[in-house]
Amino acid sequence: MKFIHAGDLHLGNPFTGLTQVPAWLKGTLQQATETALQRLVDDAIAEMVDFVLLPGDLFDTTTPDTRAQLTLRQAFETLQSAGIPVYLGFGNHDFVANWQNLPTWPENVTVFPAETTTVTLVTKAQERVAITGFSYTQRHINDNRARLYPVKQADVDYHIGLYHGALGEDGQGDYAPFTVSDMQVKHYDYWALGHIHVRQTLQDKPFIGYSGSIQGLNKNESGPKGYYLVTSEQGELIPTFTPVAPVIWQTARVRLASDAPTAIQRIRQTLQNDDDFQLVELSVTSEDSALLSLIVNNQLLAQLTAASTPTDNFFVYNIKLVAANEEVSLPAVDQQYWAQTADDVFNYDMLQQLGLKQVQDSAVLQAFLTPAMLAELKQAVIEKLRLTEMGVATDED
Ligand SMILES: [Mn+2]
Repeated sequence: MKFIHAGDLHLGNPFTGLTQVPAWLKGTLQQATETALQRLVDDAIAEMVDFVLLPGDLFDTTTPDTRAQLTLRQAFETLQSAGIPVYLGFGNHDFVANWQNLPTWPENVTVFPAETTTVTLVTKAQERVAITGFSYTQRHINDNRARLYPVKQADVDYHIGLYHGALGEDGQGDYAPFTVSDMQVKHYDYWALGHIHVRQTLQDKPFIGYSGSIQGLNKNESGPKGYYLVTSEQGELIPTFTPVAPVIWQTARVRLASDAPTAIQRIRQTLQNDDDFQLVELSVTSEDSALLSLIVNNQLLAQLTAASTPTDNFFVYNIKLVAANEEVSLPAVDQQYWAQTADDVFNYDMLQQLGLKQVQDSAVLQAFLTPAMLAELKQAVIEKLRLTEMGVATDED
């Protein structure tokens, strides 16, 4: 027996955390989740899998646009023409508030209802398989739903649990909180989990775990992303990670010691690769004061973006300055004094010094003053002080 376990497709997701994307890259990013799904469908047919399991968050929202719906429908139709059934439950992102509003899917698709439900199928090799699952009908489920799952049926070869949720105590989480032991006592052969976007194994054998999102949606979902191809080996169901994400969030480090044109050439050579497209956050180490100044003022990033071309298979969305020794020390500033006055430092004057002087509208400026932004600014100030210590001029004018 062979099947696919793919959590969190998030069709229709707009990539977040990218501010300056060149026009040539927009299409690639917009299509990334769709491309990942198409690759999964191609693989399913090439591998002649017995079925596909989708444990929730197929759509990014509960009101997916026509394009996202059409993408999923076409994927299901392609699988149907290859004789591959699909079993799915909706999650917290695409919960079903009104079942009448759901598109009609091809006949090969089984949608688990709100109630915990078990279906059975017979594979090409005549193995009997039971699959138990449910769908979200609201954004949050505070109850433990795993406890409602039946124990393994006596009349099947394999019993699989489809579950969208997160570990937690009953009544204390928003995503059908469960414990591993709640699942262990059911004696299933495999638990296909959805919700957590990073691959995570809660138990090796029998497998209980998350396959993660099939396409990284932001910088926190870095590295190759894909699905689990699960095969039966001597009665056990063994998952194998299979990458399909066409766009990979990545971090890279580079040491630079030259003028900007040479540095840009060096960065571009370093990041050129034969793999899938990479969105890169670049950590730079440098002792060159002119170059450091360009980085702090975001000019190197602007020049790098300008040098990017549609044939590139990478894009640098951020450049971070990293001290050569990893530690950012502040020899000129007393640490205690810094801690006491840090909050006072974040005023409009400091924001202006940090390059926000173009922002005249106070409402826009207020929008920047989020805790995350302040933390970032604090880091920028530390860098600025360090550079001042090194004798680097950071002001543009
Ligand atoms: Mn999700």
